[in-house]
Amino acid sequence: APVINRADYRPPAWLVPEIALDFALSLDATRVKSTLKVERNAAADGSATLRLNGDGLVAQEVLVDGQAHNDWRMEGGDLLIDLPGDAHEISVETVINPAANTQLSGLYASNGMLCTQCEAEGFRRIAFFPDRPDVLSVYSVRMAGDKSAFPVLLSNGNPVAAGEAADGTHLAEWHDPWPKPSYLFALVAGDLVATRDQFVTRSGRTVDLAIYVRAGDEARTGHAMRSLIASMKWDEEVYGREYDLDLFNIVAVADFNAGAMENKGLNIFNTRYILADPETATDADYDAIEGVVAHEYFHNWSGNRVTCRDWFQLSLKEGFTVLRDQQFSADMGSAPVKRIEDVRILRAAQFPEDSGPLAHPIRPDSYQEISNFYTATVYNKGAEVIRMMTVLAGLDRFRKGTDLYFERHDGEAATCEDFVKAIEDGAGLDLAQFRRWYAQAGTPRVDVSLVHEGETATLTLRQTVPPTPGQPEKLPMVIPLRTALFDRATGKHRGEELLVLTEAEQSWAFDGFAQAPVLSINRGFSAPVAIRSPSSNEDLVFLAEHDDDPFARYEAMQQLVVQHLVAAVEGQLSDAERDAGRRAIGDAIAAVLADPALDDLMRGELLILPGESYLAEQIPAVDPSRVHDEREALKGWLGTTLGAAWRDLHDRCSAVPYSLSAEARGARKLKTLALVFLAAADAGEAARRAKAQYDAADNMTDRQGALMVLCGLETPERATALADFHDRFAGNMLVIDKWFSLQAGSLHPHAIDHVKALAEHADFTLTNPNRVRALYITFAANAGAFHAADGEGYKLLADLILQLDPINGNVAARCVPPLGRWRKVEPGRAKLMREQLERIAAVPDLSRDVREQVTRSLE
Ligand code: HT7
Ligand code: ZN
Repeated sequence: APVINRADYRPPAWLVPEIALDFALSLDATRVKSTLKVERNAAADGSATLRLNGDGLVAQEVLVDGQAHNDWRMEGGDLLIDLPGDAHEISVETVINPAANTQLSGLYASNGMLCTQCEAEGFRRIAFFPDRPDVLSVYSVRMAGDKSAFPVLLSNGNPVAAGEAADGTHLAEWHDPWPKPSYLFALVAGDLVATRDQFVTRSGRTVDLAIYVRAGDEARTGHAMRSLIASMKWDEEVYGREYDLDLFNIVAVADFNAGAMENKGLNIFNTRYILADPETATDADYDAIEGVVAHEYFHNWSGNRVTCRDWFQLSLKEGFTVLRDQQFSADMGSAPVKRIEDVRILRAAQFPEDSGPLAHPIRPDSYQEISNFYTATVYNKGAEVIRMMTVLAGLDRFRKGTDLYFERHDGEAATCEDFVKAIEDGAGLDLAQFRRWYAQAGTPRVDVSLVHEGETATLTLRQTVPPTPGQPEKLPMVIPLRTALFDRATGKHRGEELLVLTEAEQSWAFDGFAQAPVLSINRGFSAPVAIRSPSSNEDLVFLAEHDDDPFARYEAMQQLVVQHLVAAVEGQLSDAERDAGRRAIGDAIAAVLADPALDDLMRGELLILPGESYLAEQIPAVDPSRVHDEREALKGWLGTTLGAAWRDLHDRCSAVPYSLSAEARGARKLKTLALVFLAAADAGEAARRAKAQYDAADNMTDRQGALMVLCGLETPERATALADFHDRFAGNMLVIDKWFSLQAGSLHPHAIDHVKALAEHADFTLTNPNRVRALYITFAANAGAFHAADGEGYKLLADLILQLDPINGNVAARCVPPLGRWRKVEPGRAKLMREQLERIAAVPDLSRDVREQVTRSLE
């Protein structure tokens, strides 16, 4: 496949100010007639040839200015027409088969309903069109179809006409007044029911809100609706952004490649991010729904009103929108807990990406298949980069920057550079060097030394940005580090400072410390970097107890455990050192358990041990089973040593009745955490407690938590509870996904055999992405099972990729990165992982998606 380079961007030769689409709907043969008003683009190098992208389309008829036209040609999937004048009307008719569209890109069928997914390049699977985000058009859509099969007919914007025919068909016409790129087009036709509400904007306009789901699911839309209304209000208050249509529709669909899609006025969601009630959704599900509903709504400004010039600018909308949804969720609940969760995701998903073969800058320089660049780097690191601008400018000045950005670029297809310039101008910042965050891949590493002499503490910071594919040499970044120095005697600091590291090495001197101070650095995770600080256990315990920055407190706990486990995995600990390390961790955990000033949600964060993937990141040529075993051994030791405290905690939290309050949610979080530690120490007792929690559960958080623990144990309660769960929720696809992922992600020694058996289960299907993710992505993240020393886990994933690729290349490609981590693991496993990648690469007809990921992973 050709490589597309950012440097080759050229403005479109032809613009399409208006498009009319006419659909004759049917599940297996939908006729699409598109009529485009095209105009030569004065701002581009004049070309007489109009290129209309197509993917698998056959033109039935081509008209130019109303006349049949035969002088057109195909190039690959694209239709090319030489045009004599500066403005023409082009009509093309095609017929597509939504039922056969298993890729779920373009127009496809899901449970008898028709729906679209056009980002990034799905529109070209529906109609011939310049399918690039810098071609903005006003859309008029007419659709007609069988009324009994498709009673609801939706598209972007406003409904303008409706009618019925005697033959049982009906039609609807929609008009979207806001010019938009083709990736924001949407159409839905199906048998759906709506829950409705309204929102009055700050200027007094009433917006009708509707969430469309399959009959029977309406009762589970309340949380999504509340989240939508809260998002609309928040965006007005915090970013000054008001909604701009009279209608906002959401449709939930069970078969969906991603989480959701921000189509103008007609968001389409994976059911997973809409449907919730206490019996079927966990607290984490509730949070995810709130965050994704907000994210898609916020795109209305950061993505739709101001869109991307080209797909290299994806982080312009995604990084900024993730930051906005993170800020929103922080405001809706506990800000410190939200920050910790966001950093945990970044470290688990983005840090490994940044240190592996698929590393790329948040604004990539080249791609073969853009779907492969919807990554944690573009999304989550992109958000961190903009968050650093808020740290440098302060929130008020940052808001001046975003106001200027929206004002300058409203209605345009903009670049990341446009965004940075607007923040620079609006917030009054100099971001010249800061721009390197957009260009350089790799997680910067900051080595810290703190030297105390006389009354002066001298802090020296050295930064290195590791080499990444195509970028062997790096320049120093701008790294804003919120920092405090604690006085050991008082347990207090004298005020936080923002140290901005811009050179490869810089020092700062702090006077007036009779004793060496304790350093708290990168507070709030102000920069997405890896800090290497040789802190003693004593200092980390001090910070875990005294730091007034909640993130820094969490970080000290993590660091305490990371230092211990890394040394243990590397075989550097004597028995005495192992004992001392464990005791330090045990004491810190006991202090957290006993601290009356902590709320339970935050207490839970402080008690969660660093994950295996984050630990493995710290160790070159790691043996993943050693990480797994050492971490489990520590859990077991903590389970035994603090056994009474875990039992008390489980009893205390089990007495708290269900509600969505922070207190009750905190209790549920701790309840299962206590079980997790107890299970590592005494399987029999944990199984009894877990079974009791399962049986008493009146909500999914407790039930899933108990089943998760049981799934990891070799105990008779395991099979009973799994069978009960399956029977109880049979037919509820989202809950059956949980049933698959609990088994695929379990600590059970035979988890790999369970995955093989589940792949043959009647409920398993390769055509539903949620089900594939529940089984295989969960399995690939389960280091204990996936990294089986004989390579069985690698083979299982490679088999899946090859089976899935012809069905859904997009989802298949998302399963490749776990195999691409081969350079990071010990040579025996590295060879086995490589062999599976080579086996995939040898298959001739791979999708462009999988081909690109496998090739990059082998380089
Ligand atoms: N902007 C949306 C991206 C998306 C997507 C990308 C590739 C393949 C399928 C997809 N569905 C949605 C989602 C978002 O970031 O809001
Ligand atoms: Zn997004």
